[in-house]
Amino acid sequence: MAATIFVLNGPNLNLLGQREPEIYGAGTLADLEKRVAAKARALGLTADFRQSNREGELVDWLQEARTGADGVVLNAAGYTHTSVAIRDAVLACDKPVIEVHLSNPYAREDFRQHSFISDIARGVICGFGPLGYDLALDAIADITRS
Ligand code: CA2
Repeated sequence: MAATIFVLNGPNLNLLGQREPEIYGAGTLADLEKRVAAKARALGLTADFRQSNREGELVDWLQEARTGADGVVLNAAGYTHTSVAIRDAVLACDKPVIEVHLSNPYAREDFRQHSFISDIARGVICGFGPLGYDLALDAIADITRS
Protein backbone atom coordinates (compact mmCIF):
# COMPACT_ATOMS: atom_id res chain seq x y z
CA MET A 1 0.00 0.00 0.00
CA ALA A 2 1.19 3.54 -0.77
CA ALA A 3 2.71 5.35 2.20
CA THR A 4 0.71 8.36 3.37
CA ILE A 5 2.57 11.60 4.00
CA PHE A 6 1.01 14.54 5.77
CA VAL A 7 2.23 17.82 4.26
CA LEU A 8 1.38 20.42 6.91
CA ASN A 9 1.59 24.16 6.38
CA GLY A 10 1.30 26.80 9.06
CA PRO A 11 -0.01 30.32 9.41
CA ASN A 12 -0.20 32.80 6.55
CA LEU A 13 0.93 30.31 3.92
CA ASN A 14 -2.62 30.61 2.53
CA LEU A 15 -1.42 34.05 1.34
CA LEU A 16 1.28 32.63 -0.92
CA GLY A 17 1.37 34.46 -4.24
CA GLN A 18 -0.53 37.44 -2.85
CA ARG A 19 2.26 39.26 -0.97
CA GLU A 20 6.06 39.23 -0.68
CA PRO A 21 6.70 37.32 -3.94
CA GLU A 22 10.37 38.33 -3.70
CA ILE A 23 10.65 36.13 -0.58
CA TYR A 24 8.09 33.38 -1.12
CA GLY A 25 7.69 33.31 -4.91
CA ALA A 26 4.70 34.06 -7.12
CA GLY A 27 2.99 30.66 -6.84
CA THR A 28 -0.12 30.20 -4.72
CA LEU A 29 -0.82 27.58 -2.06
CA ALA A 30 -3.02 25.79 -4.62
CA ASP A 31 -0.04 25.69 -7.02
CA LEU A 32 2.10 24.23 -4.26
CA GLU A 33 -0.55 21.62 -3.47
CA LYS A 34 -0.67 20.56 -7.15
CA ARG A 35 3.11 20.30 -7.30
CA VAL A 36 3.22 18.21 -4.12
CA ALA A 37 0.47 15.92 -5.42
CA ALA A 38 2.34 15.36 -8.70
CA LYS A 39 5.64 14.66 -6.94
CA ALA A 40 3.96 12.29 -4.48
CA ARG A 41 2.27 10.43 -7.35
CA ALA A 42 5.60 10.05 -9.14
CA LEU A 43 7.11 8.58 -5.96
CA GLY A 44 4.17 6.27 -5.29
CA LEU A 45 3.21 8.18 -2.13
CA THR A 46 -0.15 9.57 -1.06
CA ALA A 47 0.20 13.20 0.05
CA ASP A 48 -2.39 14.67 2.41
CA PHE A 49 -1.83 18.43 2.01
CA ARG A 50 -3.20 20.78 4.69
CA GLN A 51 -2.81 24.38 5.86
CA SER A 52 -3.93 26.03 9.07
CA ASN A 53 -3.53 29.41 10.72
CA ARG A 54 -4.18 27.78 14.12
CA GLU A 55 -1.43 26.32 16.31
CA GLY A 56 -3.79 23.81 17.97
CA GLU A 57 -4.96 22.47 14.64
CA LEU A 58 -1.36 21.82 13.60
CA VAL A 59 -0.85 20.02 16.94
CA ASP A 60 -4.01 17.95 16.29
CA TRP A 61 -2.73 16.96 12.84
CA LEU A 62 0.69 15.96 14.21
CA GLN A 63 -1.12 13.76 16.74
CA GLU A 64 -3.25 12.31 13.94
CA ALA A 65 -0.03 11.45 12.09
CA ARG A 66 0.85 8.97 14.87
CA THR A 67 -1.67 6.54 13.41
CA GLY A 68 -2.67 8.17 10.12
CA ALA A 69 0.61 8.84 8.36
CA ASP A 70 3.97 7.26 7.61
CA GLY A 71 5.80 10.58 7.65
CA VAL A 72 5.30 14.33 7.82
CA VAL A 73 6.60 17.27 5.82
CA LEU A 74 6.13 20.30 8.08
CA ASN A 75 6.36 23.99 7.30
CA ALA A 76 5.20 25.41 10.61
CA ALA A 77 5.82 28.93 9.23
CA GLY A 78 5.95 31.54 12.04
CA TYR A 79 5.24 28.88 14.70
CA THR A 80 8.63 27.37 13.88
CA HIS A 81 10.21 30.16 15.89
CA THR A 82 7.76 30.28 18.81
CA SER A 83 5.91 27.04 19.47
CA VAL A 84 6.83 24.63 22.26
CA ALA A 85 3.44 22.95 21.66
CA ILE A 86 4.36 22.08 18.06
CA ARG A 87 7.80 20.89 19.19
CA ASP A 88 6.14 18.60 21.77
CA ALA A 89 3.74 17.27 19.11
CA VAL A 90 6.64 16.54 16.73
CA LEU A 91 8.40 14.68 19.57
CA ALA A 92 5.22 12.69 20.29
CA CYS A 93 4.57 11.93 16.65
CA ASP A 94 6.94 8.95 16.37
CA LYS A 95 7.12 9.37 12.59
CA PRO A 96 9.88 10.97 10.52
CA VAL A 97 9.20 14.70 10.34
CA ILE A 98 11.03 16.82 7.79
CA GLU A 99 11.07 20.58 8.43
CA VAL A 100 10.73 22.66 5.27
CA HIS A 101 10.87 26.39 4.60
CA LEU A 102 10.41 28.14 1.30
CA SER A 103 12.85 30.90 2.24
CA ASN A 104 16.17 30.56 4.02
CA PRO A 105 15.47 31.79 7.56
CA TYR A 106 19.23 31.93 8.26
CA ALA A 107 19.58 34.69 5.67
CA ARG A 108 16.80 36.73 7.30
CA GLU A 109 16.04 38.44 10.62
CA ASP A 110 17.67 37.19 13.83
CA PHE A 111 14.34 36.02 15.29
CA ARG A 112 13.99 33.51 12.43
CA GLN A 113 17.30 31.89 13.24
CA HIS A 114 15.98 29.81 16.08
CA SER A 115 13.69 26.89 15.30
CA PHE A 116 11.91 24.85 17.96
CA ILE A 117 11.76 22.00 15.45
CA SER A 118 15.13 21.67 13.68
CA ASP A 119 17.01 19.72 16.35
CA ILE A 120 14.28 17.08 16.65
CA ALA A 121 13.35 16.88 12.95
CA ARG A 122 14.68 14.03 10.83
CA GLY A 123 16.05 16.71 8.51
CA VAL A 124 15.67 20.33 7.49
CA ILE A 125 15.35 21.80 3.99
CA CYS A 126 15.18 25.55 3.44
CA GLY A 127 15.78 28.21 0.85
CA PHE A 128 14.76 26.34 -2.29
CA GLY A 129 11.18 27.57 -2.63
CA PRO A 130 8.60 24.95 -3.65
CA LEU A 131 11.42 22.61 -4.74
CA GLY A 132 12.08 22.08 -1.03
CA TYR A 133 8.80 20.16 -0.74
CA ASP A 134 9.86 17.87 -3.61
CA LEU A 135 13.20 17.28 -1.89
CA ALA A 136 11.45 16.51 1.39
CA LEU A 137 9.18 13.98 -0.35
CA ASP A 138 12.25 12.38 -1.97
CA ALA A 139 13.77 12.04 1.50
CA ILE A 140 10.57 10.66 3.07
CA ALA A 141 10.16 8.17 0.21
CA ASP A 142 13.69 6.94 0.83
CA ILE A 143 13.19 6.74 4.60
CA THR A 144 9.84 4.96 4.43
CA ARG A 145 11.19 2.39 1.94
CA SER A 146 14.13 1.46 4.19
O1 CA2 B 1 10.14 30.38 4.44
C1 CA2 B 1 9.20 29.78 5.00
O2 CA2 B 1 8.61 28.84 4.48
C2 CA2 B 1 8.72 30.26 6.35
O3 CA2 B 1 8.31 29.13 7.11
C3 CA2 B 1 7.54 31.16 6.08
C4 CA2 B 1 6.98 31.84 7.33
C5 CA2 B 1 8.09 32.51 8.12
O4 CA2 B 1 7.57 33.02 9.33
C6 CA2 B 1 9.23 31.56 8.42
O5 CA2 B 1 10.25 32.28 9.08
C7 CA2 B 1 9.80 30.97 7.14
C8 CA2 B 1 5.95 32.90 6.96
C9 CA2 B 1 4.87 32.44 6.05
C10 CA2 B 1 4.12 33.64 5.60
O6 CA2 B 1 3.68 33.42 4.30
C11 CA2 B 1 3.32 34.47 3.55
C12 CA2 B 1 3.13 34.21 2.23
C13 CA2 B 1 2.78 35.23 1.40
C14 CA2 B 1 2.59 36.50 1.89
C15 CA2 B 1 2.79 36.75 3.23
C16 CA2 B 1 3.14 35.72 4.06
